[in-house]
Amino acid sequence: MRIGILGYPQSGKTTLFNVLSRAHAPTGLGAASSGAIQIGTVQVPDPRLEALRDMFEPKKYTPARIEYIDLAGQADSGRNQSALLPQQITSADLILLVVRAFDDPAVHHPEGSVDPMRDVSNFTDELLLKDMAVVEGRIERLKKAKGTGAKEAVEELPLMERLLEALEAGTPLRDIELRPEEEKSVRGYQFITAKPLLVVFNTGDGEAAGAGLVEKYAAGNKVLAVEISGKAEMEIADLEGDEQREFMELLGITSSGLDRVIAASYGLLGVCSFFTVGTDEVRAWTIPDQTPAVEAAGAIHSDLQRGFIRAEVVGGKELLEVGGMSAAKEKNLVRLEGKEYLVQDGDILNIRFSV
Ligand SMILES: Nc1nc2c(ncn2[C@@H]2O[C@H](COP(=O)(O)OP(=O)(O)O)[C@@H](O)[C@H]2O)c(=O)[nH]1
Ligand SMILES: [Mg+2]
Repeated sequence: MRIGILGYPQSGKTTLFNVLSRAHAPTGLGAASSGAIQIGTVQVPDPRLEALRDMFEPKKYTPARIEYIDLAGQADSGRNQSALLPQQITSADLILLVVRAFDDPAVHHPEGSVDPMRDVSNFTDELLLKDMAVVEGRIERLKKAKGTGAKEAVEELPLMERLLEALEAGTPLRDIELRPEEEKSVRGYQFITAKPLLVVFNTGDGEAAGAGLVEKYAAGNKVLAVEISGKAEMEIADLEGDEQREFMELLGITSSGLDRVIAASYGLLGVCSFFTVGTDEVRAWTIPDQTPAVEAAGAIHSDLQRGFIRAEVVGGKELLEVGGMSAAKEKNLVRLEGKEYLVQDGDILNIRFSV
């Protein structure tokens, strides 16, 4: 899974990137001119998987991974409306939009004042414009092709015109109902407004500056928003264990920004995790919600999907409660499920197959 971080300069993108990917990339104005793209890969923290690791003591431990992409310098500014986004961003599965909500006279704001609602609306408008530019270019080409009677052009032109109309009316493409074949033809363009959007309001350290922003924004928009205090989270991320807990208590934070951003991202993407366990490896697999067992098997290996016979399934929670696989079997907690079984978040799967 790949998450692209966008937002105005000095909104706290790199700070958040550091929080999310436990990196120490330079922040602030000095860092802004490098023009580089930073990619950070993090293991998704999952207490269930950690408990399973402690139970099986495997040779190999493989949590789910998320890749975060942060743009430094000019490319991160939406100001240049004709500029297209770098490929790394357009190929992301989800866009994380960082909006400055912290008051700090020491940090320059490109607009001269802190106004999160203005910034989020301006930035999302700029994203609409980026997609509009792509759609307009496509329409132009299709019109030319249509003159020559190309079948593809005849079919695609009305769809593109519909998309343009929606974008001009301020509707992001993710909010448009598309038929499955239309969706397929649209997917290839990797439109930025078609991607799930998570708005992150970067509020000050425990202060009320950001209070109510999430509610206020979410009321009028079909996107998810969370609040986090970038600077405080960066300090939290650098602490361990008890120290981290104590510091969070002090700030009145119950779950770290990292946890909240990951939970919100999984929710927006409509994905969940199942696990495979054993003394060789304890591993998390990310699949779409409502995936049938046979396709979940395919996420592990295509042979397992092709030769699928049955899935042995036990809930991770149940297994941890009884303390081991043999106890789970004794208590009949391990079920045999067929191809159609819809894998649940936290399930432990063992695929029986033959090829
Ligand atoms: N007071 C305060 N400053 C922050 C916060 N988050 C980021 N900053 C500061 O804002 C400046 C810009 O942050 P940076 O992450 O580099 O922004 P970017 O340009 O969007 O990547 C840096 O000096 C950060 O230390 C925050 O929550 N509170
Ligand atoms: Mg930056």
